[in-house]
Amino acid sequence: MKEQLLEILEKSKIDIKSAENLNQLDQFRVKYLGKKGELTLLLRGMGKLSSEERPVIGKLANEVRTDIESLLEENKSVIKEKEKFARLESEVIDVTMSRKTKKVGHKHPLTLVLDEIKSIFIGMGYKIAEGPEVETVYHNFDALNAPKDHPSRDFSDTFYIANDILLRTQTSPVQIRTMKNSKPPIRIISPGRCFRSDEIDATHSPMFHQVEGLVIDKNITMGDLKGTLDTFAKRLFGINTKTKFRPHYFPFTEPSGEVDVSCFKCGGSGCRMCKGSGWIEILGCGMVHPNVLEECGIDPEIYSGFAFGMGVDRITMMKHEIDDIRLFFENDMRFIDQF
Ligand code: 2NL
Repeated sequence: MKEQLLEILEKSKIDIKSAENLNQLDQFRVKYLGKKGELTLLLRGMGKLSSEERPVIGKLANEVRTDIESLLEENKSVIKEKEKFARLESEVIDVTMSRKTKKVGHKHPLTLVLDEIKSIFIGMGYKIAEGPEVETVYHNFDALNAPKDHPSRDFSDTFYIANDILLRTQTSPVQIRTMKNSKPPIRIISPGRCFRSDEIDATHSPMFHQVEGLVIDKNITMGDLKGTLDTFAKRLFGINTKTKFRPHYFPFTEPSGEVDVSCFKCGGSGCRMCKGSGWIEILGCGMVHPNVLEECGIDPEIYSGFAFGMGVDRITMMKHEIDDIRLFFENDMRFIDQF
């Protein structure tokens, strides 16, 4: 029986060492020490032993049991340690790993400047008016008092879709439609795309952006025009900006003028930006021609008004010192991301 006991001990050692998890280890505990375990069954046969043998075997059996129990206990902590380590390993978070950055988009430089222009005029009580980019010759030229032989009407300058249909060359048709469809007082700006069949170069694009403005009411004067545009220039380019009104000619306004602002780079002393003159041209304007008012059903004896137009692309180029208009439309992120 002594040999059998030692054999059980040896077998259990091998089994217990081979256990890979707590479940297996428990199975081995049952196999040796359980109610029907090998050691338990063997000890049932102790009754057959002589009275001399019994205490000796009993002592040995107890030692074997404690040995197996401590083996089980030992391996249990080894397995637990291993499992803990494996779990930690699998749950490890590399805090030094660079995160996946989501690139946040932003507005196009033209949209940023357009937003600025819009909010200045909204602040002065203007409404935004929009209209079609595909227009009639009537709304784009005739209603604007443009002579039948005006060069801008030429096929070489304007994109015609049909005899009488074209891509608008400015956003004035929006103002024409507004005057025809509503009664004064009118206070609107019309931002939008315009099209001219220009040769493409650093300062010309066949598609560009304009903001026109129109005010019609009783007693509107050149003073209102100058005050409005001076306020606009100071808000867009800075409070120290001066404005200068130079006479000009447009068929749709009389009198007409162009507005220069004191150079916002050098303050007027002369630099590369203003080509040494100290002044930068930003827009055209004038008092709405009586023929245009009449054509739109507004009595020029009762009402008067002013209008102006500016190129958003040009103003954005000046504000951000961009030297090529084509950069706006190429969508090269190296350019776009700078704003
Ligand atoms: C420029 C000049 C201008 C207007 C646009 C206008 C519209 C109507 C009646 C009268 Cl419906 N005038 N628009 C007036 C003066 C100048 O634009 O240089 N634009 C880029």
